Amino acid sequence: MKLYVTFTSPYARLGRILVLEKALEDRVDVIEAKTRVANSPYYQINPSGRVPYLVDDSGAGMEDSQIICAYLDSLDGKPRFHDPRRRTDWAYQRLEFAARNMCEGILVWSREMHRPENERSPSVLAHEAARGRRMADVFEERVADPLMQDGPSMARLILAVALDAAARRGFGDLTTGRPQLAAWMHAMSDLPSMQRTAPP
Ligand SMILES: N[C@@H](CCC(=O)N[C@@H](CS)C(=O)NCC(=O)O)C(=O)O
Repeated sequence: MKLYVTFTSPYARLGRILVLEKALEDRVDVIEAKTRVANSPYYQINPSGRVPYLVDDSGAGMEDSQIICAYLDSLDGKPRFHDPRRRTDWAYQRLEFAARNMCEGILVWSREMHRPENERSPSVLAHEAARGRRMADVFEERVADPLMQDGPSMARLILAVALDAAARRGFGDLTTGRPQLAAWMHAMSDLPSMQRTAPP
């Protein structure tokens, strides 16, 4: 299989973490794609131009971290990050999707900051900065929940890559002044799969 990524994308990082966690390194080639440039050869492989993108053993391609992570987790018939009992565990699902939306907001902020200064929207930046802080306050309370404390789950991985992206991309360290979140993130950062996928 081939997993197309950029080494800075938090969504691609989720796929890379699953490759490591599921011991799939021998089966999945991780390939760097050139995104966000005109006429990238990558658009011949994935016309949407986004990462992550997985080409499976049959040659079929799929995009989006959500389906790619679920697929990689399912290959051995023992999904750990997508426990089937969680599909209708709405308390868990609420946490996972809150983390996804927090991550998306941080990335909107980051993309806006990548634009030339005269093209940036101050109102978008302020809106996303405020969203990120509100969501960090939410997770300062919620990380104590056993659903966020115990066992492997996508909710935990998504929140961890989102917080790490915020810290690395200039959004700011959202764990500062939030002791529960800081302690939680400290433990998550020790995971070998988090360390081995840290952006350059
Ligand atoms: N919902 C998608 C989002 C993927 C996404 O937006 N990836 C960004 C990198 S973080 C990307 O590929 N950007 C390149 C582009 O927009 O052309 C997922 O979860 O995989």
